[in-house]
Amino acid sequence: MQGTSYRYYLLALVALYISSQAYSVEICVEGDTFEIVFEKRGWDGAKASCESKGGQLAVLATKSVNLGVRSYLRDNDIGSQFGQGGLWIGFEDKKDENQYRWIDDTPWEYTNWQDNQPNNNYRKDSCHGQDCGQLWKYPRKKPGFKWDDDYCFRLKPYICQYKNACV
Ligand SMILES: [Ca+2]
Ligand SMILES: [Ca+2]
Repeated sequence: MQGTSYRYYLLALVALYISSQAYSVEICVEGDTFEIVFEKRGWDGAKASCESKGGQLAVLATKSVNLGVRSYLRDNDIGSQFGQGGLWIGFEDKKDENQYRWIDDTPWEYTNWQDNQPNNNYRKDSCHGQDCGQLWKYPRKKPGFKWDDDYCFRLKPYICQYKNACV
């Protein structure tokens, strides 16, 4: 009897450990590791989380890197693993409306907006509108993961980038 309860105790500890660890998937695109983290955070929290691990919120500044990450999400049906919304990436226009910037100051040149975006939709935040970048899970049934601006406070999975971390 004592052995059984001990085993249950161990099992509970293991379950607690697993649930406290964010589930993530790592892919390699052009020498950088991109970690898709299935733990929902606001944009600032996601940014801080990537930085705490020695990375940054993903900067998808070129057509080829952007396509590499998007293709993985599309081809592996990643959208089915979370609800509505999308995944945070590393651009914002918090300071100057419609002046987008990458968090590492990579020049803002290539863009891959979803149709009718960015729209800075004020509907749910009349003060700030939408200032944080995501790969949008849209259309919902077969998402293309193009870019969208969304409310920074929304909780979403996110993508971290670790430069030159893979070959
Ligand atoms: Ca905005
Ligand atoms: Ca938007």
